[in-house]
Amino acid sequence: MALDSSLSPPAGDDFVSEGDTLAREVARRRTFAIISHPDAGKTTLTEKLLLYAGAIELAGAVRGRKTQRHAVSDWMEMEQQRGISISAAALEFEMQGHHVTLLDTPGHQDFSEDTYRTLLAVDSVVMVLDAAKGIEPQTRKLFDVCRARGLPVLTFINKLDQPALDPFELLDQIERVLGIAAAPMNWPLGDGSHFAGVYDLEADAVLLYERGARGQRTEPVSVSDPRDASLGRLIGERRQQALIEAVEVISGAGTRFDMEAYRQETQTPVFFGSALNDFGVEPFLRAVLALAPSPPARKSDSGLVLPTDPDFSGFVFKMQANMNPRHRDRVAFLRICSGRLSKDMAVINERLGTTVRLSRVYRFFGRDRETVPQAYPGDVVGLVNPGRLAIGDTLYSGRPVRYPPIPQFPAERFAYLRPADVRHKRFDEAVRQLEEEGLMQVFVPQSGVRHPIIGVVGPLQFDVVEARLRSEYGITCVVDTLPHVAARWPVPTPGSAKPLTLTTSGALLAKDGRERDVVVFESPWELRYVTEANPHIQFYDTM
Ligand SMILES: Nc1nc2c(ncn2[C@@H]2O[C@H](COP(=O)(O)OP(=O)(O)OP(=O)(O)O)[C@@H](O)[C@H]2O)c(=O)[nH]1
Ligand SMILES: [Mg+2]
Repeated sequence: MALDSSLSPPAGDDFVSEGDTLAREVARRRTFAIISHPDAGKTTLTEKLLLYAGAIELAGAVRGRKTQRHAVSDWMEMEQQRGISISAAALEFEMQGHHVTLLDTPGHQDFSEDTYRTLLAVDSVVMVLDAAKGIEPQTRKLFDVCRARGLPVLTFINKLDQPALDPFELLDQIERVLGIAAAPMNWPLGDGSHFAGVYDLEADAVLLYERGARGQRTEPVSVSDPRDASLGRLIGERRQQALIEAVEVISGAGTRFDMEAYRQETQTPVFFGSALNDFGVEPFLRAVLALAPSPPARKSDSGLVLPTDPDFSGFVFKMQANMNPRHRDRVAFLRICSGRLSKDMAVINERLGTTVRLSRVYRFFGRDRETVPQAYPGDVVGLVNPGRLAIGDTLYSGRPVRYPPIPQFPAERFAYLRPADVRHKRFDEAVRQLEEEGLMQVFVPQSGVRHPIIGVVGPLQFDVVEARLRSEYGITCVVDTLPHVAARWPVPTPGSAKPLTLTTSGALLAKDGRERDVVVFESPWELRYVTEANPHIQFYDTM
């Protein structure tokens, strides 16, 4: 049944059952992102979660030898070569009656715009910490974004197989640095070469870590409490004594898990484990399914939109070209917020006021895709070759709705992009597509050298632009970095007809992709000088 409001809803039982289906599908959905500082183990954890969910049969490695499988979420050539994540990847799977959408994000700050966009599309977050490092700068920044967006956070403290900070110190860092209570759900028994496993504080059971047993699943052993004599036999008396003392401290002064507090983002439940060794991942996944929220109501220009609202709505949070090397197409990733999306449905693009027919709707699994006949709130679907869709666009049917715009980060690094040969038409198209993805901003100088200037947030993005032009479009380019520091869009204040005057050679006039004027500044000094010399003009850092 189409959810177009121009059709009157079917009467009686049919309508009730449609609403019931929607409510049931919403309730079983879990949509979350994995975030952290680079290298904490997000992609490795993602891979192991997929393994437990039965979504893959063999875990790949983040940086494998040629013969090894790569992680599903690091599908881009440069991700596999460098062993880092560059672009957020969506993975969808079913587990224990739940429909899970997991987004593995890049940790590196040069790619943080992509991560921030992804955080708009999820309902909760898994924060991964490296047990040896605790809270690192990028984790802290991303956590602040989660807090601002009201996203509940579950914490996985990873790499217990290596020497780690004291678990109390780790909890203390979470509380002190992030300002959120940390409730341990399990407790590590030693670390590094002495790591023996974790004690489940809720269930009073011990999960033993068996070295060399990677991939083999051990079952937890139930005990009556930490003083149980059988526990001493399993983990040794010294470790048991340490555990007894830790549990005393936790029950005295520690934070106990509280569902309300977690959902209100005043507490994060904390789990210890080792993703690489497949240890503690299964109980963690169970906890994610049990604790993480299903899609909540979302803010829009016309108030809160309930996921169970029968009118379909959603927004585009990511664009990606060339995911499929055989087809070379463009995919718009849409987060569904309300109602049911069904194949061939006609929806409205709020920004353009045009109708879009959703004839090809895909579910993604890293680079792989399959068509889906329908999708529900919480789902992330890919629309292939979606015409004029752009990041931030709202799609709806029925009652008009607009979701908040997706902020663009001001570019901080600039470079000329020069094609090494002269296939200009293809070059222009490739540059336009990468700009559309939000990988870079493009400014065409109005005088002098006519090569496009590209603006990015962090320098690693230059490498990505260069590598993707080569591998995805077959275009060799030279990136000539520029000293410039900022781009600003000049907009005359209302009523002023005075033109913009650029008296310094360090301020370059250019046009952006939509033919709007933009000025690129060589130094903070020039930026200040030009701003002060043009008081009748407002300079915007994003448009
Ligand atoms: N010893 C040990 N190493 C681990 C563990 N988990 C991950 N690693 C290693 O840590 C490195 C980084 O892991 P990734 O999963 O790529 O980390 P990431 O957080 O996805 O990194 P970015 O996406 O680049 O931000 C890899 O070499 C992993 O093999 C673990 O439990 N123990
Ligand atoms: Mg990664």
